[in-house]
Order: sequence, then C-alpha cells, then structure tokens
Amino acid sequence: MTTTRSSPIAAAPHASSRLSAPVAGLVGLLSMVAGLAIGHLVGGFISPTASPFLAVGASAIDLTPLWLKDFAVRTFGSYDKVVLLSGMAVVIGLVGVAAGLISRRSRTPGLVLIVVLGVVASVAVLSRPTAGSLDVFAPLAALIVSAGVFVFLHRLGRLSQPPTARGEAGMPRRTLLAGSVAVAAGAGIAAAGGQLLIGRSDIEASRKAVGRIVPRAPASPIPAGADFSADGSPTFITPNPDFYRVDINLTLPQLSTQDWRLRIHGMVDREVNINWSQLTSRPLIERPVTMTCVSNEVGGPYLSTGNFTGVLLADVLKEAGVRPGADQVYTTSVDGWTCGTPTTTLLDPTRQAMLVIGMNGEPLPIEHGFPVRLLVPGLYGFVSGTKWITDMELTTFDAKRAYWLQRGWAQRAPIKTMSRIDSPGPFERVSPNTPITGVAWAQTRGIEKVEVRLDHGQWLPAELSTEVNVDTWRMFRLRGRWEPGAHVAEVRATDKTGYTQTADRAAPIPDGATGWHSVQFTVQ
Ligand SMILES: Nc1nc2c(c(=O)[nH]1)N[C@H]1C(S)=C(S)[C@@H](COP(=O)(O)O)O[C@H]1N2
Ligand SMILES: [Mo]
Repeated sequence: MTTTRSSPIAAAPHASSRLSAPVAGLVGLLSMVAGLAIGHLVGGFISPTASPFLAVGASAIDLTPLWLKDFAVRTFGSYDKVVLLSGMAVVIGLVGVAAGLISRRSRTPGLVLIVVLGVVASVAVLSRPTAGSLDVFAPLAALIVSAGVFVFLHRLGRLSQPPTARGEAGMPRRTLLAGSVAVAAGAGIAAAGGQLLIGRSDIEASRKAVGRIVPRAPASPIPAGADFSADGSPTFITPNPDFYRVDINLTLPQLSTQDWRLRIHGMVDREVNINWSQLTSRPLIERPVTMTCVSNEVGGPYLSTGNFTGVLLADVLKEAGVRPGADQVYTTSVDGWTCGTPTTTLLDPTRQAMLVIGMNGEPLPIEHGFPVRLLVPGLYGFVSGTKWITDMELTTFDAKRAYWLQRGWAQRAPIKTMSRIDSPGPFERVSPNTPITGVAWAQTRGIEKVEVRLDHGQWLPAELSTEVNVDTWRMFRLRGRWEPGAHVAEVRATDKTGYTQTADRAAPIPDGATGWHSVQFTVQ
C-alpha cells in the first residue's frame, strides 16, 4: 500500500514530476476505456459498425485466417464473438496501461499513442463495407474523450503526488480516486447505453435484411366492403404500428434470423430442429386473422387484425410425429415466457395454426415477435401467441403449467363472442344522422348478426360488412336519425352457432370478459 505521508525519497526534488507506475497505468487504462465507451455510445446513435470497438473487432475477424476462424467456431461455438471481443478488450486495456507508463514524466508520448490509435480506429470504421460518412464521428468522439480524460487524470495524478521540495501544494489521493471512479462510472453508463442502442439496431438490420415477405399462396385482396372505416369503424387490417401489443417485456428480446432456432421435442417420434432458412423455404401461406387479448375489458382496445404469413404448424408437427397422450404443446420464448396450447387445436387442419414470419407484407415487427411467433386463430393470445418462439415441447397439461396459468388465468381459453361500439365515442356530441358503428368478433365461428339498441328500446339489426373469413372481425353499422338529447347505445353479437353474447358482466380473469358494450352520446 502507498501512503500519503512523504518519504525522504518521494520528497526529493523532481519526484512530483513523475507519476508512480500504478497511477500512470491507471490513467492510461481509464482514458482508453472512456474513449471506447463514448465511441460505442455515439455508434449506437449512428450505426453499430461505427462503434470503434466493434469496428476493430469486425476488422480483426476479416483479417483472421480461415483456419483460425474454424478453430474458434469449433472451440467456442456461438460464443466465438464473445471470446474475440473479450480478448480484444484485454489487449486494448494493456495498450492503455502502456500509454500511461510511457507518460510518467510527460503526457506527450501517451497523447501521441492515443492519436495514433484514434486514426487506426477511424480507418477500421470507415473501411467497413456498410460504412457511411457520418460513422467517423464515433471514433472521433472516442479520440477526443480519450485524450481529454488522459490530460485530466494525468494532471490529477501529478497534483496528488506527495508534496515536493518546491513546495507545491499536494492534493489528497482521494481526489485522484474520486476522479477515476467518476470516469469509470461514466464510461460504464456510456458503454451500456451504446450496447442497448446497438442491440436494437442490429436486430432492426436483421429484420430489414429479410426484405418483403412474399407468400406462395397470398391471401385474397380485402374486399372494399370489409369495413365501415369511413363511418368510424376501425380499418379492416390494422396497420402494424397500431396493432395492439401485450407482453411482459420491459426490453424487447433481440433475436436475429441467423440466431433463431426452433426445437420441437418431448413426446414426439423424432426431435425436429428448424432454422430460419429451413422455415422460410417451406410453403408460405397468408391469412388475415383477428387477434384478441384475454385482458381486454368490454369495449377495450386489445384487438387487432393482421394479414399473417407463415408456415402451417400442423405439417411441422406431423413430421415430428406427436405421440398419443401429449395433450399440451408447451412453447417457450427466447426470454423464458411460456404458453400452453391444446395439441388437438394445433393439429386441426381447419384451424390453420401458423408459425408466423410476416405481418402485412413485412417481416414481423420486433415487438410482435421477430423473427417467428405462434398464431392460433380462436384462442386468446396468452394460450396461443408465443412471440420470439424458440422451443416447442409436446407434453401434458398435468406435467407443465405455463406462465399465466401459474398466475390464476385459465388453462383453456377460446375467444368469446363479443362486440364493441367505436363510433360515436363516449360522451361524443354528434349530428342526428351519425351512424353507430363498431366491430364484432367470434373467431372460428363467425358473426351471424349484430344488434344495436338505443335507450334500452327495441334491438335493431345492424348492417354487416363483407365477411373475409370466420377468424376475423366483422364491422357493423346502424343508420338512422336520432332525436336531439342524451342517448345510450348498446350492442350484442350473435355467432354462427346461434349463440348471442350474454349481458352478464364478467371480469377478464380467468378466461375473458363478457357483457354488452354501451356508449353514452349526445345528439345536437
Ligand atoms: N414471448 C411472449 N409472447 C407473448 C406474450 C408475452 O408476454 N411474451 N404475451 C402474449 C399475449 S397475453 C398476447 S395477447 C399476445 C399479444 O400479441 P401482440 O403483442 O403481437 O399483439 O402475445 C402473446 N405472446
Ligand atoms: Mo393476452
């Protein structure tokens, strides 16, 4: 341990003009780390390949001979990149320490080394195949911050040397320590921030690389009469940015097509492992389906329709060979969320459960499960809609309990026949001839009839939009001339089995809300 008390040797003339070796090494190391962290953060804003750290790593991969690459992949498997980046971090750290050690008397040699490294990093960044001209700002920021921190800590280091014969006032070591801790903490935050931004844009790049999704069997065009959006109903297809989103994730799972795998195992004749290119070379079908969340309250918003592209799951399951008794398909997302679906539903050819890769002509948006999700028409999302799916186990409901089942929600949850008024909105003031419009849904059964009543009067049959298929919503519209004043409108749907939705209000938990939606509005 060093002490702050001056020894006769330390107090010798000129001693203060020389940093001790540990302090010099620390100063060099921290300035290097701070520069790279800021470069990583700026890279996060511009492009992942602008990060000097990642660009140097990518150049290193490019410059590695093939035999060494093969060795790395064989030895470290999918950790090869982690091993490379960790090795690089150690080397760069050592160079930083060296920059400090050659600067114990004067800071000039270290600054020269930092500038040289900055130029090397800029060359690495700009020579990436996808480099843009803005990218140079990341290594530039790294260079400036690195040099600035070096000058700052070098000065603190000198001032905190023991007092000199010349009588310079010594600063306590604490100040150097505090400065170092502050730089290290700042660097940590910047690096983490950069990593967060880069992770996201990396996956966005993987998503862009997929391009447009063109199914072999595209869905028929949506007929013009499929919605009454001109009168206030939703559009038949929900645009991706407006599609409702429900999941337990604070940050989105980051799974590229390259890293994606689906393992189908458990009670099967043979385990099946599928990667992205194997999945996408299967026949792709496209179908509009309306998804609904079990948490949707009467009149709630967790309901949207997409044109989904994917592979029929029943075909894949048949290849695996489902063993008798496997009544549950237990799926797991890359982040560990789990979901239990009845096997019979997934094998039912009329159900057309899908491994989905596309939504409205685009690759799945990240928040909707990129690159692959499960979609089962007619079941609420929590028992059917596994996003970022990576694992599918054939098992029994007795053996395994999925995420929401453990938290009090139902094991089996078919979507209930329901309807919602969208226009007029609650307490809206409208003109006397404003139509009453909205949506009704009864996935797998189809909507037969929707009725609306005003002020608890007679039920009046509403006009229905053109049916697209029984797995999608149907819009309704009631035209009329309403008396001036306050009104209440109510709606109820009847599905094609003849069931009319009950007036009894039930909460969403455990298997979906029931009751008629009503809206109060005023005619003026
Ligand atoms: N991995 C994962 N998948 C998930 C969930 C989740 O929390 N994690 N939520 C489910 C629920 S409750 C619903 S309603 C649907 C919603 O899908 P969306 O967000 O694409 O609309 O996703 C399902 N899939
Ligand atoms: Mo849900």
